[in-house]
Amino acid sequence: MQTWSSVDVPRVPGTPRPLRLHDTSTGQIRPTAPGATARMYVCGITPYDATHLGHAATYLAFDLVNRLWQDAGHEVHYVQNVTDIDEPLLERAQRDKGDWIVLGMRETALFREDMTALRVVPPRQFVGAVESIPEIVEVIAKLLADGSAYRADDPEYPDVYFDHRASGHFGYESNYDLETMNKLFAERGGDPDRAGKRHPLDALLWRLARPGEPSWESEVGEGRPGWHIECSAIAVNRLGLGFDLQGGGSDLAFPHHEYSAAHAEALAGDRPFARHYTHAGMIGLDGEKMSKSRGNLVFVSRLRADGVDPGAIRLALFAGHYRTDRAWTDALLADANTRLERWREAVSLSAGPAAEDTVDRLREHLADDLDTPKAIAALDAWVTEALRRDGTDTGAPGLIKLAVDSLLGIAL
Ligand code: 5CA
Ligand code: ZN
Repeated sequence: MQTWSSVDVPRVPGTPRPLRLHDTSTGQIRPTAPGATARMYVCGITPYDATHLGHAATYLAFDLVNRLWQDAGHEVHYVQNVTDIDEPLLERAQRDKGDWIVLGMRETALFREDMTALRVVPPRQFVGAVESIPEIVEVIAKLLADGSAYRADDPEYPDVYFDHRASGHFGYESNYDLETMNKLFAERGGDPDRAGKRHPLDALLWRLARPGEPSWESEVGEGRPGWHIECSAIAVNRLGLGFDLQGGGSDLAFPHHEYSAAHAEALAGDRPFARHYTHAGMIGLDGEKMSKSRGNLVFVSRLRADGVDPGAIRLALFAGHYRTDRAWTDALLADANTRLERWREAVSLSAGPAAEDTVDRLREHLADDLDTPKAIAALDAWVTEALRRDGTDTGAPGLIKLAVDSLLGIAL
């Protein structure tokens, strides 16, 4: 698929810091240790509705990862998928009496516009599930051949399922107990009660064609792919096993990332799928998780149409730590607008207090598991001093502007 417009990430003088990030599989904040090229996969949207602030917050968190790695001198090989065939897309198209392909294309186009406006550095490869069906089928065929997958005991629809124990270490990524896994599997797209499976927690790999459903001819039968295998195949085929970071919102820790990892690891006979599994907290509105199915959404495109500065959206979402579940409120946006004005005023001065220490602290806080609240506080402190007009460093306003642009992605 076509990705979106590139974003310039300027070099910032001073000493970059190696990035430490929370990893769900170990429960620890650990150093990321990429080679010359850092390899990141972040799960993309299911394009049946517009991008809301929850999605945006998640992509913005991983945009910081991308920027910090670039700051530290790494190339970043970033891959993101688009789940352009799945149940929600078909249901929405049917509800609206539309075509699921048109719906997916329209919402994906809007997503590109939103990401461009938010100055999110685009992935090198932006890959749709539909265009990946041949490679997905190839992986499913291998899983069937080595016994990690099997056909459901159902004469009418012998769909292909993954034996969740095949990798030998199922559960290491999310670390949930069985009760939690059972609950989340049922809530998040799993089918524990499907007759003919060997175990309730086995996940669908290939759904054979049902009347009226889209399907593709393949060596495993005519049908369509399950969800987790899509990301597993797309990631491994482009980044290789053991890539640096698998990212997404916390609702993907289980089942999605657990199964994506298990599918790949069952074939490789080795782990890990990714060296870090990092999850962003959920953005809520009115006390509930913002989600398409609940309908309590604030869309990025709506805010843009209302003339909201994308830099203020970034600042508002960065005011909280990326891992905490937090609420979107009008006050949050108003505060961000005020802050953005103050920052702009400060960097437009002809001089300010020396900025090297502030930039160093900005890097230090961001490199510490993306601690944006502390990074913002460090910048606020410099801005307050600058606005008192007592600084004499003529290079300082420009340096702050450059660092905010490069590291936080905000144009002042
Ligand atoms: N297509 C799959 C991933 S392969 C999917 O989950 N799509 S999605 O459109 O439902 O979500 C896209 C990303 O936004 C996921 O990383 C998801 O975890 C994240 N996300 C969804 N809702 C929220 C929310 N309220 N707050 C923060 N992140 C969210
Ligand atoms: Zn995914």
